[in-house]
Amino acid sequence: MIQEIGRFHVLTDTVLQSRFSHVELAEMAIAGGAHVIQFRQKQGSTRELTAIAKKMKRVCADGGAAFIVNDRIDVAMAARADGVHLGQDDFPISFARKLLGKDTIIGGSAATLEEARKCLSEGADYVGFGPVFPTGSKDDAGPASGIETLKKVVEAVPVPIIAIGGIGLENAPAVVKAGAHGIAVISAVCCQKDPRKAAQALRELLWPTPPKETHA
Ligand code: TZP
Ligand code: MG
Repeated sequence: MIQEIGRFHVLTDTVLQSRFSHVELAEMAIAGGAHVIQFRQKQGSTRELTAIAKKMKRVCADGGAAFIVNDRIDVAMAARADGVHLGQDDFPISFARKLLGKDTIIGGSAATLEEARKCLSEGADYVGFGPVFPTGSKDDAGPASGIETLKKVVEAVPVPIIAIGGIGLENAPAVVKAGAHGIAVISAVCCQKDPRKAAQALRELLWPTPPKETHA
């Protein structure tokens, strides 16, 4: 992996909301300061997904954000994405590594410490851990792990841990304090009235950009 994993991940979603496309959400999230955009769409033809992913890759490259595709290694490869994010039942991480090489980011999903360890042993560059808090954004999400389990995962699994699930302005600082490298959100950005402003508020709260040095 050549690049460091960004801290602020926004997963684009056009099912929970339909006002904005994946591409528009990516643009707004990046304008608000997202470091990583993850294209997450469970429905649609492979051609349709590939076409969207290619546009998103361009938007991310122009905006300086990393572009990651959820679930679909084929779509990630076709769009020359920076990475792919694989769940426990998706394409195996170790096999994805063989196909994609070391320079592509591979993230794994984990809901328990055991799953997080499995992602690590298979060679994931980062682990998306959650749901940390209750969420209505994932149909098959298990029970929320809570902050204490997140801390245990951070201590036991030596790759960046990206916390996910029910994260918003009110609880995001606790997640970072627990040692998570970063956060991943859907509704806290995509389902807000103004996704750009929502992203900006999270980014400024957690990782404000230092003011530029001025030289007299
Ligand atoms: N994986 C675990 S929880 C979740 C995913 C994809 C949904 C996160 O959505 P939200 O709206 O940020 O809770
Ligand atoms: Mg998946």
